[in-house]
Amino acid sequence: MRQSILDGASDTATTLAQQAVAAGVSPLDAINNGYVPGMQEVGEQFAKGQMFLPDMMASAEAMRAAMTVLDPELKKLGKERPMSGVVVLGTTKGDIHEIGKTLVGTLLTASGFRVHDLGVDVAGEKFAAKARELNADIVGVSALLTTTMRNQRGVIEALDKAGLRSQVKVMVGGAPVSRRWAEEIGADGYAKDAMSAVDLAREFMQQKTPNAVTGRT
Ligand code: B1M
Repeated sequence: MRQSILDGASDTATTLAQQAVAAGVSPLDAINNGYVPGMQEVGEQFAKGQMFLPDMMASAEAMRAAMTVLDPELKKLGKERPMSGVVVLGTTKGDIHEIGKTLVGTLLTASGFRVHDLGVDVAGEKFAAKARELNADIVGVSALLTTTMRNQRGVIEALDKAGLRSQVKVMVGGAPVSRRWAEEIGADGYAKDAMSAVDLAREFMQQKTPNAVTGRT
């Protein structure tokens, strides 16, 4: 799986994901221990100039191909659970990285959250408008670039401006993001990966409605 990502081999990535599902391998294990290490290595090689943008795009495409198979398997888990809360999710303005954000959305869905994914390159006002429309409990903002992290602050400002800040919990994440950054911009929490994002979302719901998620860990 790791090699299929490094090779940008979408067909192999798809076949391996299908084989994993057929063999009863946990889709999350396949993602976290198979494909994601490949993406991490791609990032390292790109940073060292050993891999170029078209290769990185091919790797992202292979990751997407694997996720197309594994996503529905993860989401199936969510159908058996009562609704935990409403989440509006997206990647900040100027940023088109979607793989991590989508994985966060998938795991939240699998954990019973109703997730509205706004996609990538999303302005703060759009987050705020959707949060108002859906009466969202949580807004989740992903950023993968040091240059787009600051737009997470923009989302918080837009929620403030729309008068929604006190009703909505804001979660931030993405490779360059840290707990310290979350505190600095006034977010309610930071999650380092998709599993922690689910834990944090449950914690948020517990704070909002103390009995809502009890016993769901
Ligand atoms: Co880009 N890219 N990229 N890229 N890319 C990085 C992020 C980079 C670190 C690579 C590097 O140089 N080592 C670097 C950023 C450097 C920096 O800012 N410090 C970089 C760069 C420079 C760029 C471009 C500027 C390159 C260029 O054009 N010269 C460009 C920017 C485009 C833009 O956004 N405007 C660019 C483009 C691309 C592709 C389009 C080719 C592609 C994205 C395709 C796609 O998403 N459809 C891409 C990719 C694939 C990467 C790397 C290799 C992999 C990202 C990824 O998918 N990881 C990345 C290097 C790296 O991260 N190691 C890199 C796998 C994913 C599962 O992990 O996204 O971290 P991640 O998500 C995790 C956690 O971070 C967390 O949970 C996820 C799951 O566990 N998380 C959250 C994420 N969002 C969260 C939200 C939460 C909570 C947790 O709450 C809401």
